[in-house]
Order: sequence, then structure tokens, then C-alpha cells
Amino acid sequence: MAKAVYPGSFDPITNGHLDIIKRASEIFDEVIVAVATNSSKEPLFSIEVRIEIIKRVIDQFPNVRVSTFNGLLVEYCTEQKANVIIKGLRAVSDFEYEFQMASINKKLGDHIETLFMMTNTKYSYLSSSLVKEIANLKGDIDDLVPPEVLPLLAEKFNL
Ligand code: COD
Repeated sequence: MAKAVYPGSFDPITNGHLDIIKRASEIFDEVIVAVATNSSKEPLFSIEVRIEIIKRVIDQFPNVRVSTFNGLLVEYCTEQKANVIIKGLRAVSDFEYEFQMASINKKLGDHIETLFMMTNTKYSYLSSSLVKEIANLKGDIDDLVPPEVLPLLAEKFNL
């Protein structure tokens, strides 16, 4: 059974993330959306809120589930018996960081392969940080995130 882990901060999940999840679910038997609990970034939403929202958003995909991990990604993949890490690539600017991560993950866990999926051109500019910045400045985020995320952003930013 081909199982893949799609790791990230998902603070919050965007339509760019969702597009990668949908495409990965069509390739793999099982996809685990893995929310990192030890990210160096200061999150807007708690882990519990991010998990709850992702659960609602992925409900449409029977072979996708959400979980959290703490520590090394390759160790989590090994525990889960998943030998593929999925990453999304938006632009050349993502490449250098992701190349470094893929190389170190290969060194730490030789049995695990990183698979890059190119962003859908519709979402090539999209990131969680940009969504938060636009929401903070009271801009329109309706087309950027799944509908389940909108009330949470509205509450945080008094939209
Ligand atoms: N289109 C396509 N892909 C996208 C888009 C978009 N619009 N937006 C984001 N993505 C992709 C990103 O490229 C990434 O692959 C994924 O979606 C998640 O994105 P984010 O921003 O939510 O998550 P990140 O980049 O903050 O996640 C970083 C990790 C948590 C994956 C990383 O820090 C990690 O692996 N940490 C665990 C510790 C570890 O093992 N470190 C490595 C060895 S030192």
C-alpha cells in the first residue's frame, strides 16, 4: 500500500494546500496531512484549531487523514510506515529550501523519498502568510482558503 505524508504548518490551510492534498489522494492509497507541532514559526491558530479545520476540509477524501507530529519528520514517516514525503513547490524561491530539506531528510532516512508536486498555477502566489496579511488588512480572502477557514479568519481579524 502506497502511503504518503504531506507535512506542514497549515496555519491556516489554504486552497494551495488543498489542491496538493486532492492530487496526492488520487495517486496514493493513503495520505496523512501531518501538522508540525514544533515549527519555529509563531502560529496564529493553535494546533487543535488547525487539526479541527483540516478534518472538516478533508472530509471529502476518504483516503486522507490528519495528524500531528513532533520531532523529526523522517522518524514520523517511519513510525507511520510511509515512505514518501509530499512537498508543494511554488516558485524557484521554494526550491533552495526544499532541496536542502529533501537532502537532509534523505540522509536521515534513506528509505524515504521526497516527492515534489508543482503548484497549480492558480495558486502559485498563495501562502498561509499572505492570507493572514491580506485578512489583517481587511482584503478579500474568499478565493484563497476553503470556506471552513473563513469564519476563523473573520473572528481573528474582526472581518
Ligand atoms: N501551492 C502548492 N504548494 C504549497 C502552496 C501552494 N500555494 N502553499 C504551500 N505549499 C506547500 C509548501 O511548499 C509545503 O510543502 C507544504 O505546502 C506546507 O506548507 P506550510 O507553509 O504550511 O508548511 P511549512 O513549509 O512551514 O512546513 C515545514 C515543515 C513542518 C514541513 C518542516 O519544518 C519540517 O519538516 N519540520 C519537522 C522537523 C524536521 O524533520 N526537520 C528536517 C530535518 S532538520
